[in-house]
Amino acid sequence: MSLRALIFDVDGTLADTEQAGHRVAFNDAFAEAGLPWVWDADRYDELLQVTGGKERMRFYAGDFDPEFLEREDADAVLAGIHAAKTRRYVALVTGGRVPLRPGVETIIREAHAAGLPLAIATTTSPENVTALLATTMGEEVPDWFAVIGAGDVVAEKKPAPDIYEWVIERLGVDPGDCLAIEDSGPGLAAARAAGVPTVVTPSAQASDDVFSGAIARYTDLSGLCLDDLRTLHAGTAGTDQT
Ligand code: XBP
Ligand code: MG
Repeated sequence: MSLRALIFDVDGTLADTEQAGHRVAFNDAFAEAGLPWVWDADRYDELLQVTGGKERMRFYAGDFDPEFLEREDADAVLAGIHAAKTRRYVALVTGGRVPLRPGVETIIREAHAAGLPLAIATTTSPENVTALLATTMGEEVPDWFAVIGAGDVVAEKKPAPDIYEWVIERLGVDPGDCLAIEDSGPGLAAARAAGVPTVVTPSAQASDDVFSGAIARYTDLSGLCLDDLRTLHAGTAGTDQT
């Protein structure tokens, strides 16, 4: 079957958002909330194995500040910090602090021009996705995506397949007719568990992740064109991607 949709991850794939964007925003939100939590670059790299910002904060608190989780208002406080973190992240992105990775814009523009459906499957919050696409490529670009699957629309975040399944159902195509582009081990695992052939472009934070099962691995997307992706996808015909 020919390629019927391209599904992009966001963090680490479209842009190196984690250290320059999310980590800064988390630390600012912790300080604003009066919490003594500080995530340095190395700790944050480790914490990225827990996908989802709210889930990541809860995991960290369990390890380093268990008394915080015993507070009656812990859930509400975490929700408030995460909302502040998202506002801060959007401000950083719209301020131009987070550029796209090489080659990303070319592929998206080419796919849009060719009428190939585009989609997003991400763990991060929807407003972060819109801000990144609009700031880096133009206000109209979020509307080029037929489906944006983001954040809490599913119960289980990556590496669970849920977000890919959610997106594929709305695209109305078979998983094997899509191609996913991911940067991390949990992202690849999610796409594969949903049966989607996947190309990986490891982000700096994910260089030690396990990438077995990807149909191809690139340092970044520069130099690649849509026909290259179509050819890679054609090579997966009749193979089981799960
Ligand atoms: C992205 C994430 C997200 C972001 C933070 O993973 O794990 O949690 O770090 O976003 P992926 P929120 O690229 O695999 O989707 O704070 O909005 O959750
Ligand atoms: Mg990612």
